[in-house]
Amino acid sequence: SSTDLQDILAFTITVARAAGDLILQGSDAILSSGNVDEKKNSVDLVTEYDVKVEELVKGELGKKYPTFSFIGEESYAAGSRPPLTEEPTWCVDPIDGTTNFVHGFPHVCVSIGLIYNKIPVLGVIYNPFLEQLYTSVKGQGAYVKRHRDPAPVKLPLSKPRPLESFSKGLLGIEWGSDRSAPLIHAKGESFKRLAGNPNEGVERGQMAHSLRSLGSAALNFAMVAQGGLDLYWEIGCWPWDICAGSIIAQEAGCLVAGSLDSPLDNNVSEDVLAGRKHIVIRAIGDTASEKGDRCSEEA
Ligand code: LIP
Repeated sequence: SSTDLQDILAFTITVARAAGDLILQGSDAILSSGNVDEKKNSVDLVTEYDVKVEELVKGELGKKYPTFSFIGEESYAAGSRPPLTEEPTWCVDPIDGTTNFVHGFPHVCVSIGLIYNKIPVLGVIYNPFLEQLYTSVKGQGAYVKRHRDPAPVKLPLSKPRPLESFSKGLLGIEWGSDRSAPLIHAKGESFKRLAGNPNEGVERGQMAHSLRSLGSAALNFAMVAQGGLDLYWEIGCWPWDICAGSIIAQEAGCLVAGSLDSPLDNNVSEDVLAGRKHIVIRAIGDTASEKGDRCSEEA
């Protein structure tokens, strides 16, 4: 019930804050030791703190809710891959933005989502460096609490900008860790098209104001929910990258499209889009009818 979810949210926030403290400690340790490991290639990074933070989060959530399942980035990497059922299931990225974490770039968060009946129902994203706490429970809106806020503030923070398309928008795009030539070529072409080039005949007013790569999928969703980004697009997310963010963005009135089945079966997604409804529909473009079926409901 919604009361249960509010209780779960309160507890999840305390766990996210404890995880945030450990991330801050870990940042000091990693920046001085430089102990970083590589996963599938030299840009896919992991540290001992990714594992430590996940152990903390998994341990605390497991003590309080022993019957809930758990899907987490590091547990998954270590071979713990429970099938998704109708039962409550946590979906956790202990450090989203690991590349930022090892470089000391302060866009780093813990992302904790809860899935019930195969649908994300609760999300908490906490960036301890900038003290930004994003929260949402299905059907009850999305909120941010920053250090200057005495109480959580409802999202979005700004009135949605009256954009008709990408022009004049601020768009979140990511580089990801798959740097294979075809993918980078395709992304590069899209980046060029979105950013425009006046020397190649793009008319004034048709270009996006700019492109941003925050380096954390969860914080891109949070920024779309807040209204700071008009669109977030990425190819190659995992369920833990998008679970909490997708409910926060939807509850802030955004549309999330493209990969919602991903959190449900542990597969990496082909692409994910989040933003104001008409901008997402515009982004989907010619394939709207095909992908429209896969769009989430608008909150
Ligand atoms: C990362 C994302 C980032 C994305 C990478 C990766 P990690 O998660 O949040 O935005 O581009 O593909 O998934 O590895 O820092 O938890």
